[in-house]
Amino acid sequence: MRAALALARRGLGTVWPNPAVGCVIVSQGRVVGRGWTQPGGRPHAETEALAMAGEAARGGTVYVTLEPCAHHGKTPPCAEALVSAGVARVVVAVQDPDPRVAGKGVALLSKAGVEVLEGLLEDEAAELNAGFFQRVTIGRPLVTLKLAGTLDGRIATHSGESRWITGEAARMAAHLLRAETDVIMVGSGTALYDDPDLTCRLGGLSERSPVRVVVDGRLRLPLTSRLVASANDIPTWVLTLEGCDGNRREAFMDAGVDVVEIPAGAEGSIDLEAALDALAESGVTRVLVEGGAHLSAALLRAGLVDRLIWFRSPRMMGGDGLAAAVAFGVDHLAQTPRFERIDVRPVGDDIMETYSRL
Ligand code: AOF
Ligand code: ZN
Repeated sequence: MRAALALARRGLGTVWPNPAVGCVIVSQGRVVGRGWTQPGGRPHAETEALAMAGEAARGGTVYVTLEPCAHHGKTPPCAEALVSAGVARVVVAVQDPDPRVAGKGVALLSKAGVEVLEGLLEDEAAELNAGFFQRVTIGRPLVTLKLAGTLDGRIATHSGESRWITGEAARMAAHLLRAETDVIMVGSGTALYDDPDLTCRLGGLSERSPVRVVVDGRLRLPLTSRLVASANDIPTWVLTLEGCDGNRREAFMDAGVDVVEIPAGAEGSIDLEAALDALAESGVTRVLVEGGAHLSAALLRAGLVDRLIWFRSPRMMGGDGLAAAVAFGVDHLAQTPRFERIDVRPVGDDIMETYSRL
């Protein structure tokens, strides 16, 4: 199952709106088939593994990270394909929350006389597809806020220098995060001041650049920015307030940018919950937020940050450095957004800490 989870991970960022699934088929002590969900979500992992195994699947054991599907999509259900292939046993990590499946895949297998075991490495499998699970259950993608800063939590000097606080290994790890997400999101301030590319620039993974989303209530993003200039090559969406300037909207669309209008929230700025709902409706399961301090604070205050990844560089900057988020207006500890640490690892000279919302 660990091998199947490693295969599943390969699909993250490319398979949305579908989950990233991995499948390993073992027969007579040997691996005879391996598969993972293909870009765009099809073929499914089981189809790939069965195709590789061929006749060798008969009598074998299948390890699959998500319950095999039971619905007729573009192809017949995976659960049926497994039965037809004559496998003896299917070991499932976690149930598929998609109402078209949700237990029906396991039921179909059991009814056909295939032995089914459920729950092996369930937590790991659920975490891997937390984005898909959230899209299906609450209609919202998984939001991961990525930040890089000093030991005292500063992300730039007061003069605006931030390149580079963390070392090369940490920056490569951050690019890998981009490869594994469906959408990378920034606020308009960051888009204006940094003029970022927001692409994945890891060797061999440049095809894995996610959709770039700018939260820009007033359409401040310059038409001359790198993001707009490359919008015909890499999908770029601007989320703006309803009733935006029609001419400006037109100019963005002509440049290949998709402009999506979102209602205003209580404070007159974009309602971030509505923005995330709109992304989920487009099939997005995973959003990586890379700043800036205004968007980060707004998401944190609204309780919309599901995972927080903090790259911590071993240096101090002092109180004149810029904080990761602008003021929350918190008076008491009881009001602070809380997280639990789920992973910590050294990356070069820095430390990568991963937190989950409590
Ligand atoms: C599997 N193996 O590798 C994946 C599954 O639109 P369709 O027909 O491709 O179906 C999408 C649904 O299939 C998705 O919502 C989820 O329930 C399941 N995804 N199932 O057996 C896979 N990716
Ligand atoms: Zn399937």
